[in-house]
Amino acid sequence: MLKRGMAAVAALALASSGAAAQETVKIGLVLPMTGQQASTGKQIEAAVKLYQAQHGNMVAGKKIEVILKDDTTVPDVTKRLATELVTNDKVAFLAGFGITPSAMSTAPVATQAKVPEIVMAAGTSSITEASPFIARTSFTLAQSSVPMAEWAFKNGIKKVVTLVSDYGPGIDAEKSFSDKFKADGGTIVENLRIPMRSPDFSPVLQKVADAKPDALFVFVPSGTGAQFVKQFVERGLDKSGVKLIATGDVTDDDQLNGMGDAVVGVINAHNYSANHNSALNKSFVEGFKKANSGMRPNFMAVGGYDGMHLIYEALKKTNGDTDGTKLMTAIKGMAWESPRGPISIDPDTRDIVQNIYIRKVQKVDGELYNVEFDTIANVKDPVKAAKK
Ligand code: VNL
Repeated sequence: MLKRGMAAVAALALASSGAAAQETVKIGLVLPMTGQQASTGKQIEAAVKLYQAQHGNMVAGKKIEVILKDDTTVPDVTKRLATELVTNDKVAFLAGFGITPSAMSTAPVATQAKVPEIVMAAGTSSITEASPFIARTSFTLAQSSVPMAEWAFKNGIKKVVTLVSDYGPGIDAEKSFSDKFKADGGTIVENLRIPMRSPDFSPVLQKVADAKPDALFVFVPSGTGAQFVKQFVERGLDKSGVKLIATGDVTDDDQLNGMGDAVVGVINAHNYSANHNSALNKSFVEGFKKANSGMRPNFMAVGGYDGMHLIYEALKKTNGDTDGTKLMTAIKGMAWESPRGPISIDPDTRDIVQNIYIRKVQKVDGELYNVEFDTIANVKDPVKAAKK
């Protein structure tokens, strides 16, 4: 079995090196189009389509073809689809990856085939260390959690309970928030975790009510925030004096407008708001809504849009050469303006460097938005920065 696997891997490497001669460059886009994280797949697919509608499908004289596959939010399926895309379709890029386990399961495929894996959604810090062929256009949880902790302590919050989804990004959010908050002088009363799949928040929310902290810090993945807020309100916690603070995954633009007045005033930290004030973002949001019956783009959409930009620009730099090693060299250090603000790919870690904004949920023209009021510029992933 192992030997067979190795032979397949050798075949993969050969197959992908021949791709440079072809006139079509294929991108294998693997996303959760169904299952628990389907909203992330929908957002990224729409963003990829918008990017191509705006920028065409010819780059460096080659036609760009996107092949979309639904991994159903199951990591083993992601890996199988990625392997098929590399072996059968001879894709030059793998892209997408809605959740950390999916990005991780594909890392060996990228390494062995020498095909760049562009992570457009998942946010666990260690993902970029799983393969030298991974680059990320999304975010890491530490990027938003550390500034959130700093803001909280500076603004009179002294005792916090944390509540996170019990897997990679949640554990990163919990640790990076707690370490920073304690270093600044704050107290972490309790670290609570809930299962990532089909979470029920009632038992942990009871513990929060009993602990009576100044604030509750929360991370749940995109698509889960509304359910959390509903249970937070049902337990009366919105009126208990416990402030809600969060990563922007919770006050996700995809769901925010339906969360109701209970979230007005919630302070959170993140990389993107549909309300971000720039000319580029205004046209991005407008174009996105127009093409998707009014759907508001969220931070996942921006990760997808920028991932496409990264792919197009890398191909321009290599003059259409799809050699994976050359593409990775082209990707390292790339910098551009995103709808979220200025971003770049750290040449050492292949991870994204971006502004993190402190935001407050407010009503703007009758709709709920994360309104940015403070900016921490050019934030590198704090977890990797601490290792150096
Ligand atoms: C992840 C991180 C997924 C943050 C998310 O939503 C998110 C992940 C689907 O790394 O799995 O908001």
